[in-house]
Amino acid sequence: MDNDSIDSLILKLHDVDAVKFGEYKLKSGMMTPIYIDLRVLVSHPALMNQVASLIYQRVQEEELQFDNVCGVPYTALPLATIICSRHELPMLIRRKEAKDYGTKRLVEGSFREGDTCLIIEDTVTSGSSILETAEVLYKGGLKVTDAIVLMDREQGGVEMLASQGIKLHPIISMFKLLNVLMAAERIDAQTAQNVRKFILDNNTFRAKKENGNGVSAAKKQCLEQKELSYGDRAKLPNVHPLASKLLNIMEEKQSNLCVSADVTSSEELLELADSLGPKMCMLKTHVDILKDYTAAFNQKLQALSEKHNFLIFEDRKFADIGNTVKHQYEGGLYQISSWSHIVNAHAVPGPGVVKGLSAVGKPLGRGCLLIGEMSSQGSLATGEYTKAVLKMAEEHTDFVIGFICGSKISERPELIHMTPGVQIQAGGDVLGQQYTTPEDVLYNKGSDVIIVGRGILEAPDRLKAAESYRNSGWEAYTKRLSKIN
Ligand code: S5P
Repeated sequence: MDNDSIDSLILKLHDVDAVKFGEYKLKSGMMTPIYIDLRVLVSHPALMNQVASLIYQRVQEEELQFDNVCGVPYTALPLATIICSRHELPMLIRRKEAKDYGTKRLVEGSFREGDTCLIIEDTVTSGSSILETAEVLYKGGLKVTDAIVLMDREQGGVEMLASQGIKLHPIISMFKLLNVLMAAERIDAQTAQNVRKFILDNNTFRAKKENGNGVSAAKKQCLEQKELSYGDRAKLPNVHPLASKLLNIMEEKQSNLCVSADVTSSEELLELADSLGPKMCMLKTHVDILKDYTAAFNQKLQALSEKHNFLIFEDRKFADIGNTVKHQYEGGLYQISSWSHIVNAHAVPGPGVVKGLSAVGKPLGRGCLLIGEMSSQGSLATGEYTKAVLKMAEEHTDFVIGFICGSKISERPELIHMTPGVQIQAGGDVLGQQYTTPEDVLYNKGSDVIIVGRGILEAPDRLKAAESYRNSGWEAYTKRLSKIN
């Protein structure tokens, strides 16, 4: 589905007041800073047609198989009608109340027992309206495997329905909506931030699970708007598997240290990886500065990453069109995708760079960091640019697992922030590198991982230096957790 048509739809929905900001009460009684009211759509036929087309496009993209279509009453009913009429699909109508005369049917229309019915809905918060409709359809002998929703408030509906065997396919997500409205200057950053916080703090699925099963300490923290530990973040429902792996390593090894192994000999690099392996969660390479690279080298590196349980991050900083980066990532001398768990990219070329890398890396379970800010003096990656990077990352969380940045730029706990330019002593080098301390990065700036190169490489005892960075990094992080919690 193309991004431009979604962006333009979001702006039109805002134009007709289908998206409102303020203080509103939801059906559940909960107060919300954003209200989505798609009932107004019926007064805007062109918009109605556009929405119906996008829903149908999604049906095709997902190659959904079904025998009938049912819109959740009432708002999605006319949408289902347009789609079914246009594409000649058999429709069913779910009655809200059974008639007290005649057939007493709850589902109107003809179907056979065992038919599969696709559900269409306008907005999802918890998913309960879709489930209610599905239950009526089940009683009639129908199956429900998929549902399409125009607007997902990202408050647990996808997870709740998945737990009931229904796959929900959202067209617009809340985070996407906020990003588009902010980029178009319809709302300011503060409003977007308030809504994001509200959404993250009010996940109905998490809340329900906890009430039912007894509240785990981690989930309780989340509900109470407290910061999560690395280990708790690793368990979040939306976390990328590779991010989850890294967060678990960090928790297990009590290390948020990434060693930047900027050396020019393979042997020295392998020696570093073996000796510092137990201290770090990740090893960062610049494979193109090695004077003696061989395929055997990276096999040895992979073996060390398994031996010491750290991830490999090739700091390649891809920055070309999608088609080129695809080749650069997969092929050439280094075949980076075959051995590096994580790579990074500049957002300058636009989303194509992520799509190109993702085409290669996603099937391999790899992840990517977008460069939101740089540590070097005079860096142009600031302000609006950084915001655009954030938006790009939040729209590609199936492959992007976090950022290279100076401080925390995203409120989403499943994304990981990694900061280079770290030494025990703040300062810099003659070529514009600027250093700040582990305490500043982790405690004040809210980043998650410190990337340290020369602070360790130039120390008289590298192992001792790595241990000291690991210690100060972990101390600053635990201090931050206890400050917030
Ligand atoms: O903004 C950045 C981004 C990166 S990835 N600033 C950086 O310094 N880096 C990398 O981090 C840089 O390429 C180098 O490999 C490492 C910092 O090394 P140090 O020796 O200055 O700690």
